[in-house]
Amino acid sequence: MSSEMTPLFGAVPAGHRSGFVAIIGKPNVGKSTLLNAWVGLKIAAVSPKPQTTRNRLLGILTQPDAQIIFIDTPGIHQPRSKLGDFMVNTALKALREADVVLFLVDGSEPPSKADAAIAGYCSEVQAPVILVLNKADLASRPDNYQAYMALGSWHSSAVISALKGIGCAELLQSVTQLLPLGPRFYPEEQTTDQQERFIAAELVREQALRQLEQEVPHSIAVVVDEYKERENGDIFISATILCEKDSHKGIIIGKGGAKLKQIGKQARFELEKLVQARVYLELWVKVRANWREDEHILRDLGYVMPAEE
Ligand SMILES: Nc1nc2c(ncn2[C@@H]2O[C@H](COP(=O)(O)OP(=O)(O)OP(=O)(O)O)[C@@H](O)[C@H]2O)c(=O)[nH]1
Ligand SMILES: [Mg+2]
Repeated sequence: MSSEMTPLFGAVPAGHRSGFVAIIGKPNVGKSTLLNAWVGLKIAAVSPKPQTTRNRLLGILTQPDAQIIFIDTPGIHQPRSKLGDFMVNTALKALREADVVLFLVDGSEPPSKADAAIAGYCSEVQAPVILVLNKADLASRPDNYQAYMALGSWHSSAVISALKGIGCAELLQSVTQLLPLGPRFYPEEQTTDQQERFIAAELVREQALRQLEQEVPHSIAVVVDEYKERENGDIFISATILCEKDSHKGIIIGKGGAKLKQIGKQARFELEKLVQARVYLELWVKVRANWREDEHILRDLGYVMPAEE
């Protein structure tokens, strides 16, 4: 990415650094939590369920002497659908394009086969790779650290808690020092490359992930059909939750609409914090059988690699 993109926003002091930092790892290790913590805003969906993130998303942190552009990526896993293929390819592409790679692992657990496989991908890139053991706030076995270190040869390592903010500032400093010298890529006030409507869809999906169980949450997608700012500053959003089966639709709506209402209420709460305005959120539920294998629907949802477009 750094080689393809020319920095645009010049006039910065000598010694200014700017570049892309990919956050890579298996699902559920805390990649999106870390990006949100560094940017200081909830722009990426976070949930206790694996495979929350599906797209690449940039979080942009502008400081007087550096612009650090974090790339949040889907967790690398063994894909079982076309959607899964897209997610893994998206993560691997970010890994290849970054100036610095953070290989994030859950330090409270020993390495799994998935961690070993990702360590293998990391060994193929030119960029410096920092091994980051997250979830340091949880109890862990002392030999986990050595076991992760042994998975590859790392530029350096860090132990952090993205949730509690432990070690994050120190890690940010070391990451910044590894970025190339150069002016900013984005205006200083910009915090992400995504539109508000994408984040709105993600925050609705986040609540669905948090509030639904078993296979239902992973079989949904969210489309924002309308996103309007009214004259008084209020935001009106109409969104559709797609699911794969009639039975899932019933579960998402819940008894007397209770579940859907709860998803909407929590999503609206998160959105209002982000946009700093009153939000009206209207939610619909539709069945689209087998959409995770349907190229047309995947394309409409933005789940296709740019090269395939
Ligand atoms: N205890 C603890 N939990 C954390 C920490 N960081 C993240 N979590 C939790 O781990 C879960 C997964 O966090 P995410 O940020 O969604 O993880 P992810 O790596 O982006 O997951 P995918 O998008 O599915 O690949 C959530 O429940 C977070 O609250 C941490 O430092 N400590
Ligand atoms: Mg994520």
